[in-house]
Amino acid sequence: MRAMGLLKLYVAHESDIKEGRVTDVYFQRAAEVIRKSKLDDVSVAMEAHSYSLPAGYEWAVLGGIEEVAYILEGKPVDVYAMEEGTVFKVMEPVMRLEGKYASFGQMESAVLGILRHSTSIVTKAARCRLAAGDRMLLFFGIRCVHPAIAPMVDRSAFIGGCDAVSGILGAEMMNEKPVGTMPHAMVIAFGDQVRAWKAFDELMPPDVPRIALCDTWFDERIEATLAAESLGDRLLGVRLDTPSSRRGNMRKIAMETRWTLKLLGHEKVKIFVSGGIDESDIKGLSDVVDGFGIGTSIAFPPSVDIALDVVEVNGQPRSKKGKLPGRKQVYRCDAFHDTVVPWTKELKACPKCNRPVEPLLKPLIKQGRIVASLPTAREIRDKVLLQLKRIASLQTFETEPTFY
Ligand code: PCP
Repeated sequence: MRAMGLLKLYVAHESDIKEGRVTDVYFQRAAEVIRKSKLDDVSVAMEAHSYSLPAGYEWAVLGGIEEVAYILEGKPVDVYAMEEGTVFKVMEPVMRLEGKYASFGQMESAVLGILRHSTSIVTKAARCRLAAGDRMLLFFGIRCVHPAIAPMVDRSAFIGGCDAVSGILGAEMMNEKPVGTMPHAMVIAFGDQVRAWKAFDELMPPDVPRIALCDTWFDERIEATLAAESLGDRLLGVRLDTPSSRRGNMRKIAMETRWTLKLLGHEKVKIFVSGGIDESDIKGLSDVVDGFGIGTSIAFPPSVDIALDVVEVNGQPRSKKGKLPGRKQVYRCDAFHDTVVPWTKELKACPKCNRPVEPLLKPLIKQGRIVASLPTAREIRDKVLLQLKRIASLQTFETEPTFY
């Protein structure tokens, strides 16, 4: 029986997930067959890994670790994992589950669903972050997803490197402040953009940034000028969300707006663009705008395909063809050279460059107890940004690990 007390939304309750009801029916049938065949005692080690990344991806950034820890907490399993926010490469184990298969096999769908969805969003946000450099990157994407998972999507976008998110609940759950500008609906309701901007300015608390939406009726540079003249020094910026039917060349629209604002003495006014922005648009606009509002391209990213495979049975290496048997560890040096070794093999220095290495898989759960300290979203984001900085500074990036 699934958890009761829900509204009529097609969403799983947390207890449905924790108790293994959000699963593929073949796992449930496998559990029954294993139990009735008296194989309950079979112990396995299962590794989660991605054997191929989306086209053009050289790395991905791990998300979902905190949620996986919560859904496995209390089960008789040991879990080792890379820390949330760790950059990983193809074929590297990012997590390992150990225990009696019968006690956790049914959790596979939920574990992978969390890892894959979050990792895909975190990775895309990180790619957008790299493309944007130090430009402001705001995530406006919860309208692209089911509201039940909006906080997860907001968190993933944030830890991937967005500066802030617009979702109120998502921000609240991360202890962050939501950010936003103003919707067209508000401007249209006033019937006059200047009245709308002024009312916003008069009524909003001082800590809310004054960013005027400047594309509702007139030309962008005319509206931007009007906004700067109406709000004076209080205007932080303008948002250009020009519809695609009128866009032509967004770079030129932004440049023209910038030129005009400067010419009229409003050089401090920042320009934000939004609406259908993806990585390539970010690259093409970064030198002419101050920030981006991004929704769909981060909320609906290419899927990072993470699979969970048995690599050991009752202490013996065993896997299906196409997957490397045996439990593994991943060691990384400062140059992002990764070496995959059998779990029991310890590595002190990088075989490629002799730099010191650190093991990436660390204990997360011991017999159902979470033993790792779970960092805040901001701490994870800081870790992601550090790695991105390092990757950007490297002359060459080794896209595949070395196998010991
Ligand atoms: C859009 C809305 C989305 C932003 C852009 C991201 O702005 O704020 O969250 O869009 P994307 O999914 O295309 O990247 P508007 O179209 O200005 O929304 P509204 O008309 O409600 O102001």
